[in-house]
Amino acid sequence: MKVKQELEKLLGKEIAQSSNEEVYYALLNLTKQLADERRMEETKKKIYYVSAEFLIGKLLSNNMINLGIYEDVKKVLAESGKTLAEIEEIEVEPSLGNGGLGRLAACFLDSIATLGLSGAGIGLNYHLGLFKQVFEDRMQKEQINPWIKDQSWLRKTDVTYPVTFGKCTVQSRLYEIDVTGYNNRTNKLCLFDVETVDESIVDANHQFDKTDIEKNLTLFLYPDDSDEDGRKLRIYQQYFMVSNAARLIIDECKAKGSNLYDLFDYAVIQINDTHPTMIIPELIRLLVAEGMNMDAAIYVVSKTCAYTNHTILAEALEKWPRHYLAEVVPQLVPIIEILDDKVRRRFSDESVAIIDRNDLVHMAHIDIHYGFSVNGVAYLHTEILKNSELNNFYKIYPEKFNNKTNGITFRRWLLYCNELLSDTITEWIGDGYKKDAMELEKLLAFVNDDDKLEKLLEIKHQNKLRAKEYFKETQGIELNENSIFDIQVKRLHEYKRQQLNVLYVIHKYLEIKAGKLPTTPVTVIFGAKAAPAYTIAKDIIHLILCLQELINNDPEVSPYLNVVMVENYNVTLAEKLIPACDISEQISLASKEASGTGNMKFMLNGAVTLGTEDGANVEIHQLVGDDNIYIFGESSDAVIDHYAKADYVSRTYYENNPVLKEAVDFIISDAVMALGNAEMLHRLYNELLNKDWFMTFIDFDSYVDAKERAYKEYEDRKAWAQKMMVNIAKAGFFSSDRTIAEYNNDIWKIIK
Ligand code: Z16
Repeated sequence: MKVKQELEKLLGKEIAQSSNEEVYYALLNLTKQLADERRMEETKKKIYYVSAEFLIGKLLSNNMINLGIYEDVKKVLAESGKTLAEIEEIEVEPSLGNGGLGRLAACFLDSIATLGLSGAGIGLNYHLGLFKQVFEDRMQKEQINPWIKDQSWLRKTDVTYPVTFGKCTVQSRLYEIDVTGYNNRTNKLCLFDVETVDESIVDANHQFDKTDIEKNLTLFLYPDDSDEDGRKLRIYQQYFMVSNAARLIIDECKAKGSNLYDLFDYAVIQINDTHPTMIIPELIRLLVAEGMNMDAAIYVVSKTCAYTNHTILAEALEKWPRHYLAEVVPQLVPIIEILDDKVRRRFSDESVAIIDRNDLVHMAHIDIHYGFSVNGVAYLHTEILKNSELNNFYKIYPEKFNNKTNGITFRRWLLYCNELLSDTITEWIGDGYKKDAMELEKLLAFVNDDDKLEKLLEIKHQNKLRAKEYFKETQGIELNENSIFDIQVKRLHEYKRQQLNVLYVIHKYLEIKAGKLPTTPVTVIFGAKAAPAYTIAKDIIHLILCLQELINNDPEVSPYLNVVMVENYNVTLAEKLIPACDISEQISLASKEASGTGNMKFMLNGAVTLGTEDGANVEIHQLVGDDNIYIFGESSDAVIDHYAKADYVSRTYYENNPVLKEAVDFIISDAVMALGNAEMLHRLYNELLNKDWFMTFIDFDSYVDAKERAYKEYEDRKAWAQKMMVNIAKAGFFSSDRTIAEYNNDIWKIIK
C-alpha cells in the first residue's frame, strides 16, 4: 500500500500543507479502514472478556504497528517535515481504567487478536472515565477528564437493549472500538452506553446527583462509593454492563446456531474481578425467560463462566447488602437466593455461603460456586488463594483453581515505547522475538560483550534525555539525565507502600544534610493517582509534593538527590518513563500485590527490580537470579503470620530504631510543616506510628540496605549493563501472548 497516496487522498491535499490535527484524523481513518479489512469470521466458540475497565491508552501507533504501516507512516511524515510524536499529541488518552486490572484487560485484547482467537472485550463507555489529577497547593485535586471527540475510535452501532432496574428502564447503545492483532485478525471492544447521559450535571467540584441514573449511569469509572447512593450507582453500572453483555452474547450465540442448552460450546465468559459477577444470575434469568428450567440454566451458565481473582485485600472483594440489590435489581434477588440456598444445602460451612448472616451478598462466592474456573494472576497469589484466602473453596473445588501469571503486550511496551531498544535487539538477534518473546533469551549470549553492554547504557541515556525533554515541555519538570532514575509509578495505595520509598527519601536527605554525599546523583520519581475519597493516600501525595519542593530547592541537597512527582500518571506517561528507568520500585508488603504488571514492563525495558518477594516479583527473581534483582523485606509467610497473630506493633520499631525514628519525625518537622498542611501531615504521621497496617516499619532497614546496594552497584557500569541484559533476555515469559495461550489451553479452549 502506498501510504502517502492514501493519506493525501483522505486529506485532499499534501501532508505538508495539512495541520497536525488533519493528519491525525486522516491516519485515524486510514487505520480504521485497514483494521476493518482484517475482520475475520468468528469461530464457533468465542471468548468474551467482561471487565469494568479497559485501560487501552492511545491507539494510533499501537494499531499502526499491528497493521504493519508504522514504519512507512513515520517515513512519509518525516518527508513532509512532521513527526509522529507531534501527530500523536492530538489523540486524547481514553481514561477507561484505573490501574493494573484495566491495563491487563487491554494487553489481553491485543494478545487475543494477535493469537488469532475470536474474542471481544465487553465494558462501559464512561464519558469522563477516571478523573484527571492536578496538583494545587501540593495536593491532589480532581478534574473531569472528557475524552470522547466527534471523531474517535468509537463506532456507533444500532445494537440497543432496554435495561430494567427496580426504579426505571434505560435504553442502551453499543459502541465498538476495533482491536487489531499484530499481523493478525481484528476483534472488537464492545462498550455500552446510554444516550440520556448528561455531562452537564457535574458541577465544578466534581459533584453530581448520584440518584439520577438516566443522566449519570456512564459518566464515571468508579464513582465515589463513600456514601450509599454512590455504592448503589456502582451496582447500577455493573448491572447495566452485564445485562447488555448477557444479551449480546445470547444473541450472537443464537445467530451462530446455539439452542442455548449448548451455550458453553459457543461462548466462554471471563469475569474480571468481581465487578461483572451479576452476569451469572442475569444469564440464568434470561435463559429461564427463554423457557429453560432453573437447574438447566444454572448448569449451562456454570459451564460458561470463569472467574479471575486479582486481589486478596478484603475491601476489594465486593459484598453488597441484599437490600441494595433488592432496590436496584430486584429481578436478580430471587435467583441469588436460590443460588445461596443450593450452596447452603450442600455445605454447612458458613464461610462459603453466598448471602451471609449479615445479609451481605459475597460476589466472589457466586463466581466460585457457579463458574468452572478460578484463577489467580501470579504463582504466589494463586498459592495464597488456595492455601489461605480461599482455602475453604479450594477444599471443595480443587479442580477449579489454576494460576495464570499476568503478562504485557510487547508491541506497546517494547516495540512502540522503546524503539531504540527494540531496533537494537532486532539488529542483534533478528526479529523473531516479536512473535515469540522467548527468543529474547538469545541476548544472554551477549552478557560479556562489551560493545553491546555499552550500547544498552547508551540507549538508556537516550531514553532519559527523551523523558527529560518530554517532562520539561509538558510539566515544567527538570530531570537530571546523569542521575539514577529510581521510579515508582502505580496507583497510590498503602499496601504498595509509596510511604516506604518516602521514608528512604527523607533518610537520604538527612544524610546529605549531615555531609554524607552519594557518588551518583539520584532522582526518585513518583507517579500515582489516589482514589478521591482515600484520605491517607492523598496525605502521602501531599508529603511527596512537600518533599519535592523542599529537596529540589535546597542547593546543598539537589545536586545529589531530587524528588519528582509527575502529574496525572497514565499510560502515555508510563510509555515515556519506563524506558528511562534504572531502578524499578516494586515494594508492596509481601502477600498483598497479586501480581503487578509494571514490574514486567520495567524489566523488559532494562530496569533492575528493587522489590519484595511478592506477586510476579517472585517469578522475576526466579528468572533473573539473585544477582540481577534486589530483594528485601519480610516473606509473605511471615507477613501472613503477623496478621494471624496480630503481633505487629509499628511503634516498637520506631522506638528501637533511631534512624527510622528520625525519618518518621521529619514528616512533622518545621521544615516540612512550613510547606504543608499540618492536619494532613499529622494524620499520616499518626497513622504510621499507631497503625501502619501494611507494616512499613518492619521492612525499613532491609529496604535501606537494598537501595544502598543497588546505588553502589550502579557505579560499576559494566556490571550494571549485564544486569540490564539479563533482565531483558528473561522478560519473554511475561509476554501476554504466553498468558493468553495458557488461558486458551486451560480455560477457554477456543479452536482457531
Ligand atoms: C486492580 O487494578 C487490581 C486488582 C483489583 O482487585 C482491582 C484492581 Cl482495580 C490489580 C492488582 O492490584 C495487581 O497486582 C495486578 O497485577 C492487576 O490487578 C492485574 O491482575
